[in-house]
Amino acid sequence: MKALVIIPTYNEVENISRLLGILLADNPALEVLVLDDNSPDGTAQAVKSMMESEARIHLIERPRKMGLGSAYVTGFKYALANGFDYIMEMDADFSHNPADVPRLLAAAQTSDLVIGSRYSNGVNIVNWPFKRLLISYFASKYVRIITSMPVKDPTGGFKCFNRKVLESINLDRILSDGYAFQIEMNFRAWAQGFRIKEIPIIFTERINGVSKMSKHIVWEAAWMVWHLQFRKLLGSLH
Ligand SMILES: Nc1nc2c(ncn2[C@@H]2O[C@H](COP(=O)(O)OP(=O)(O)OP(=O)(O)O)[C@@H](O)[C@H]2O)c(=O)[nH]1
Ligand SMILES: [Mg+2]
Repeated sequence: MKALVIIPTYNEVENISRLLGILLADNPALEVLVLDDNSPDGTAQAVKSMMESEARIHLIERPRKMGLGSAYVTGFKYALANGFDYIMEMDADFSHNPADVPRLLAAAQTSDLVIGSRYSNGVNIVNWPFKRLLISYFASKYVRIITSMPVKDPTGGFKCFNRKVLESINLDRILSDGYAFQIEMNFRAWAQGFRIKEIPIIFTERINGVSKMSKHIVWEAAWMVWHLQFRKLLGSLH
């Protein structure tokens, strides 16, 4: 069973080498794909130098910063074309604990989509300003009310797809980018009847590097849930 962790990067030179080192040392069969958008800080260079002695690291470079959603779509296509059975999403900034990867993979043996959830067991977020926590928490409730999708953390970005989920989604139709991208992928999987499981994780705010969060990303998610829900009701979600 082949498993791939996809890690999109933009200016993560302070994190990426250490993260790859831990992931590969702790998981002997795991492979990783870094998707770098021409980071000015030399993230891709750091990855390339590790690739000289490690065949389990793969790298796709794009010419400019093009957003998280399209980075994942590119990574998903790579994973399907290269025969991976389990495909994971993960941030480069250590907000997602690499020690949780085996738990996600284990849960993926019996579920089609596993979501590392910040809200399945109270609120498990370390070092977020209170305002950001409130926005994220109520955004999750909002998504649930509009879509009735039974997911407590619909915007989380630490997850594992069985390849059959990605095969069944028309990846060229995914339009959203930031938080909305995570919601859209979950929604499409759920609308097709795939089994979704949330497992509790602790999310820790980045210590190194710079955030790429923006207001635009929150608004995109706010209207996308209506869009998805209407398309589902009209039977035009494909
Ligand atoms: N390839 C690519 N990666 C991106 C892009 N934007 C963000 N990323 C990466 O996606 C992951 C999540 O982005 P973050 O900046 O950590 O977003 P966030 O967690 O909402 O914000 P922070 O709280 O500041 O960490 C990180 O690994 C980023 O390097 C992009 O446009 N292209
Ligand atoms: Mg982050």
